[in-house]
Amino acid sequence: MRLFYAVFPPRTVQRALAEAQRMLRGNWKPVREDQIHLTLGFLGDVPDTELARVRAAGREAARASGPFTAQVRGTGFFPNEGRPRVWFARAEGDGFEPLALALREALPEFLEGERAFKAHLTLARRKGPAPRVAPVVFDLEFPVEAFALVESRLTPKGPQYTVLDTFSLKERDERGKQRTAKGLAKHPQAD
Ligand code: 2AM
Repeated sequence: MRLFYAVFPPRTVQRALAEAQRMLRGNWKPVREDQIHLTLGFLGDVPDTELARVRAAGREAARASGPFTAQVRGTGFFPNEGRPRVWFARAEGDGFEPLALALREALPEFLEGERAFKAHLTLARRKGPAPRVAPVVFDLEFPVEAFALVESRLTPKGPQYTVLDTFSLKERDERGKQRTAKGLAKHPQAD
């Protein structure tokens, strides 16, 4: 199965980003609004027998991280502006890079050798001759409280995404608190 880890921004942010797609002319294929996401790691084809490990790696990376705020301000092109193939919105946020790194370290056979991590949300892919898109300035912010393990099935109508698992970035704090509470109960302080 073709898998990737991704952060899906809230619907309001997806909507604001999709608004900008109206500027596209020519052979740009916009990403479907509800599929707009930020890839933390693209695993490619993963044998079913490895799925449990991939889920566990997601859980571990989430546990070692905490929630953070993401900002989206501007747009850019991959691989470069001269011959763009992808038009994206640039994302910033303290937690993206550590998460991408933790996943890469946990699953080097799938994620190492991947292109360098650049936090972005793809807005459109160029399928043929098409003019460049003028820069767009966004003023968007959203809380990143979870990420997903997603299966992508390629169909003639475009990719179909299925979320296989969601990993909460908030659990670390809660677990920490529970542990502390239990620890205190077991070892009450003597008066
Ligand atoms: P992109 O948006 O920059 O194209 C699912 O295909 C997600 O995985 C996409 O967001 C895509 O990033 C990312 N991805 C990374 N490497 C990929 C690859 N070699 N083939 C397809 N998608 C890749």
